[in-house]
Amino acid sequence: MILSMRKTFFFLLSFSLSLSAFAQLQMVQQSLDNPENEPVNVYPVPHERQAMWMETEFYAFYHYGMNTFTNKEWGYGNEAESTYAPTALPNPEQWLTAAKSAGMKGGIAVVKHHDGFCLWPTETTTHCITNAGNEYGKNGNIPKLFGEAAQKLGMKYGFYVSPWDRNSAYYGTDSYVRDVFLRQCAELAQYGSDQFEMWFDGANGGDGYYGGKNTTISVDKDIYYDVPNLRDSIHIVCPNCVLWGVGGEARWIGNEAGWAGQTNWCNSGGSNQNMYGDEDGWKWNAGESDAKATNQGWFWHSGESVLSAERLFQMYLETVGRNATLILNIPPDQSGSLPTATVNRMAELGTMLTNRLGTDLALSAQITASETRANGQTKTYVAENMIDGDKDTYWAPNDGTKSATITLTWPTVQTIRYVALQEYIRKGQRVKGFKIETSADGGNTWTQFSSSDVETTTIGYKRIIPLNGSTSSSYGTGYSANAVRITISDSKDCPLLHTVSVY
Ligand code: FUL
Repeated sequence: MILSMRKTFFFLLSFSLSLSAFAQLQMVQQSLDNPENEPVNVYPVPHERQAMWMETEFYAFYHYGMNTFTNKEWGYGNEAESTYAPTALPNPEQWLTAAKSAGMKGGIAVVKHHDGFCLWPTETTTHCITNAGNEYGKNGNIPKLFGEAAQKLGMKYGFYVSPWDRNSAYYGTDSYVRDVFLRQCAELAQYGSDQFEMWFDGANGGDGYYGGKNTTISVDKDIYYDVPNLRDSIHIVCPNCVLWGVGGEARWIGNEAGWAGQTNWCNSGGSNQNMYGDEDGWKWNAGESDAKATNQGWFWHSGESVLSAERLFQMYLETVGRNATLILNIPPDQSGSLPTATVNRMAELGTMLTNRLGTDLALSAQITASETRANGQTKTYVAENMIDGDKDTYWAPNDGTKSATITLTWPTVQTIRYVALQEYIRKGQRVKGFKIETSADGGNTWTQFSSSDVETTTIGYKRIIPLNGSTSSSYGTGYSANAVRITISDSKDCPLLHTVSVY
């Protein structure tokens, strides 16, 4: 109301003014409407829950359940409940402690896989831990123990619940969706309103037990699971929970090998999806990379081994370092805990990440930018915002400026190996091209880091560039420099960076 009165006021006033005075009035009106002088959004932009989800960056996946005891990856759905019989009480606190030691910020526990066996006492089926083969199984309510452990350890948590249910006699009917699947999701939402992600796998339909029918059932996953209803219902209880996959709020990165495209947009909706996103996509749908830390399946199998810390570090660079989140699978064994080798490897990975990416040299640099937009009433857009450790502040040039340089200098020569850049994605993913140069003489002569192996196109939430061009042998001896220059060569509108880090 007040706004429209104000608009009318300006409109009437403008009749009695010259054109140039009118233009000035418009400027005043614009700054009243935008007191913080904020840059315009470049759409699509993420919902706040999607932005918070990207900040989780690196988290664990725990495939554990009936398959752990049958040596399978996809149970048929006819397994006797008594087969699920852990040799000790499952220990999600141990699972999450190991993830934390690796530098992960959370975890997702599989609580129902395609075999339909539920790792919590549910009213929707008898195929659940209530009928497990021993007391450890019956008493190990996984979502409850997992949620409590995550809260205790200060980690984010969520659950994987398979929409496809090879056990249910109702699968393929409306009743399955209404009385089984949606109710299971509602039950799980009750295990913590602060869940950050629910994982809805895309595998859907096919052969199965289906209550003894032993048949094949096909569904159209985009229609059958009543996703809009599912999404709205979950968000009422868990407002910050991103619904992955079938839920449509985050996308599968398209491989299970732990890598994203170097050019990777958070947008989708057009032709180019999965590893790369779609520059012109209409919808915010950032990528999550699901990968195994072990050399066999998603579930634990006897004789498996854990990948080397060096290989896992490479995965980290090729996912978190390429604008995707990494969900790394570490499967608990039949004791309901992670094997010692996994626990040790996670600690080793954590140490490696701290040693290589834990000390940010940018924090002690002097930083300047070729252009800075004017301050708002309380907000500034100065270059220092990129090294203040605050994810809510950012550097910005003027609207319409699509290229700019940012320079960091140090009084003494540093040994550097990586440059990490982060856009302020709440206003859209914008940068389309950039280059990185180093100087060992304070900026008199510059050496461009070779881009023959590395595409320096998009940034997004985070991009980590190994200066030797290799993600598989990226540590090396490093480069001596007392200045780094980042040149943004193209952007959808003015580029907005909230962090520049140098390691
Ligand atoms: C796939 C499933 O079919 C696998 O069993 C596993 O859960 C993986 C993470 O997603 O689509």
